[in-house]
Amino acid sequence: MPSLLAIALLLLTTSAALAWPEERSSSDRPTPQQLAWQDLEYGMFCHFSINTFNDLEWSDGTLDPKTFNPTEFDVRQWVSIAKECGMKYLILTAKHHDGFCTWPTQQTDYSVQRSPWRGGKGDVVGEVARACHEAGLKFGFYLSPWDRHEPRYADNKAYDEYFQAQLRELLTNYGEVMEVWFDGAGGQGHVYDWDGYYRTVKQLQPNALQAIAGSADIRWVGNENGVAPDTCWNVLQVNGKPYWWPAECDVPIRGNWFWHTNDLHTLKSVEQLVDIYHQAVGHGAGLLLNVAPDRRGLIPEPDAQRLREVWQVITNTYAHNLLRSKPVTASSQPGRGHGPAKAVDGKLGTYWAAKPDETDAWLEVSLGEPTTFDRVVVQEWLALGERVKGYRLEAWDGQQWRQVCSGESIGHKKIAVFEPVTAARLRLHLHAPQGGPTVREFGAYSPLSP
Ligand code: FUL
Repeated sequence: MPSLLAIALLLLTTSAALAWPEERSSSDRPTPQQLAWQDLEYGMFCHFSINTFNDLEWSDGTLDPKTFNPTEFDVRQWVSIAKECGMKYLILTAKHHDGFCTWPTQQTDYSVQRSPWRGGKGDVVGEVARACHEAGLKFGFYLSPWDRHEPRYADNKAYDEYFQAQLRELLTNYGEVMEVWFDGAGGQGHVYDWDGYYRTVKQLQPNALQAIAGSADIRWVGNENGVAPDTCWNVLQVNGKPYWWPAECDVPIRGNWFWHTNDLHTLKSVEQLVDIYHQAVGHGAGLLLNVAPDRRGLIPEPDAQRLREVWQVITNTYAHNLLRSKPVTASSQPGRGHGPAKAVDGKLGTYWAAKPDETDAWLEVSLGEPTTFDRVVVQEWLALGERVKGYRLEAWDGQQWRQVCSGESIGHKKIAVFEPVTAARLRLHLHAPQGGPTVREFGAYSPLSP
């Protein structure tokens, strides 16, 4: 994506944010749906449409629907790879900027209905939704507001009706939808009824979250590199009021979003992808990694293999928490069932809470003997809000406490990686101006042996 376009995207999402849906009430706490979404952490994005068959990233709405013709289409393969590789949700392109619909919409004939695939009776969205639901993967769809095929696009109001009708089809015919992804790209000058779209999403699927453009539930992180800033807050001020608005990072596994005949050499390395995971999930954001099915309608084996390798590195790295069930003390023992041991019990349903008036608290874990580690993972109990505004990690070198790392936000998850440190005691200092900090889990991990 050219950088100018990326800047335009950023501006678009920012201005969309200002047209904040009336229905969304101000709060510095997540909704239960946002909380559940943040726990998913890692999802598969699938760009699969008419562009796949024409070697294009963007097309202008004039490609012949007859070119859409996968030969071995099997979405169960996509879903089983996603599951095997740690992904918890899948977002499919229902309609990209070219306007071609991968479901048999009643609103246009520029769709799979005019393709030879399954005699024009196929439904990509339907098959993906069903496969996800059967496999226990959350399902969502990408719907481009910018539409380069539909003539009504020239008329804001007429197009809104068209777009809303498509949205209603997608939200009513395919069971539970977890995320609705509106792309902010293109269509400069067009005025969208974001408020109306948001209302439709919430009316038809109250548990669905709207992401990216016009969204008030999940925000775009602001780049397409899979990178969230090290300080990545969940609460943002919009029009002078606080809103819980967690970030999602989207990035393609290759250099492109759609499958192309000759871009295998752009497949990202394991190191790059693990790094992306750390800079997205490890900075408290969600990671939506795009994997493009090919003209067979299958995820190519090199991409699938790469996903497996990446997940193996991640699961091996975080398999053994050195702090698990170790003796732990804290600056306060509130005694409400939220004692410090809860931070290292390996259970995501429990947490340590410092006293509500404690603005600077700490948690100390004894490892028993000098142990080498090169990273820590910290999570807050977000149902109570994002209270930590700063953290500092110290290790006892036998004589004094030495600072290992520090930062600002923790949120859903902070993975801090540093040069290996050997210590028998670890102390985590937390600064929380209001409410007292909470820690859902605290872990330290040793470097992976090569
Ligand atoms: C961008 C689009 O222009 C790309 O084609 C892709 O869909 C990406 C996820 O979003 O804005």
